[in-house]
Amino acid sequence: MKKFLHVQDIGPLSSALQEAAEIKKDRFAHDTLGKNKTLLMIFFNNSLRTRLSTQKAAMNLGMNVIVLDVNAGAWKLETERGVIMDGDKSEHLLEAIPVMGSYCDIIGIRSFAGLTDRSYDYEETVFNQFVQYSGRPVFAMETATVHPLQAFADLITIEEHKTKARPKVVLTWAPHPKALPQAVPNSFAEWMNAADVDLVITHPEGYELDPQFVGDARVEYNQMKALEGADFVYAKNWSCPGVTNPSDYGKVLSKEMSWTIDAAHMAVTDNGKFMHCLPVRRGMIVTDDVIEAPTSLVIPEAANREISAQVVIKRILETL
Ligand code: AN0
Ligand code: CP
Repeated sequence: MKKFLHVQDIGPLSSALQEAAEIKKDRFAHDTLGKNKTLLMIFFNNSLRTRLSTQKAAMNLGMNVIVLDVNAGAWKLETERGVIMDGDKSEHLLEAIPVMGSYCDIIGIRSFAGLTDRSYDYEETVFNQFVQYSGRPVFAMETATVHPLQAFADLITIEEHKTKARPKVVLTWAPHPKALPQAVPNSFAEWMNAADVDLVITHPEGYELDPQFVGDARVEYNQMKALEGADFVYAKNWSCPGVTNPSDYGKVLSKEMSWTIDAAHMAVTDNGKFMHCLPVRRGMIVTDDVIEAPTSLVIPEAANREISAQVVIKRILETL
């Protein structure tokens, strides 16, 4: 695997899930596979889970790990071509990328959407520059439009907790004070479409996700109706994807607090399990009682980030 961005990059999900289960049983079974190999994790944005779980996964495989926080100590990077660099940016990404590639064997990259230029974000400009110029396999640790390590961990979690062959999974928008990317709901929808689940997506009008991610999912604008009989409730805020109205791209169109997941929402589900990728804002996305209930999966879900990362890094190591 030379790049990891979309669900197709990992191949058949059944074998990826089987590998995840094996790694979970013995996460040190391949602890020499990464000997003398270096993972470089590059963060343009904050992280708790991705940073810790991905580093841990690489260490389980015997790798060396370097972490670079671009905005904390590195030179400010210019990303556009053809500009006269007379401002505060000291270095161009097009030099920085091959330099970084020269110090490592695999690159993980976190670079969120700017949420101002839809084409720049949805063409995955930054990620693709790393693929093109680093000379290394590159995997997404949340890029402009996708967060596949999260979606893979979510799928592992659903596999572990499902009580029906084909569970009903509801992806629901919930309110948040700031504009957030669409990467998490995009990847969640993409991976659930590829898995054997009944996927329903619910959000206020104007928050339609890009059709390439919605796939075959049912979109239901009435949140309570969508949640009826749900086995899994996957809450997430996202800003306007700009599908119906491109000029609204990246905007907060609603802070409707009736969409916050509380006990009344969970009551219409089929003893539904609550999921969220974290970090989560209590009182906005979900109430304390729902996230603290035994039916909340947020902690095992986060723990599975180590497993999803380990499957991905292992597969990349095997093709070096
Ligand atoms: C980010 C997002 O919504 O994409 C990261 C989630 C994993 N969340 C925040 O910035 C709060
Ligand atoms: N879920 C997730 O990716 O969390 P971090 O932003 O803390 O890495």
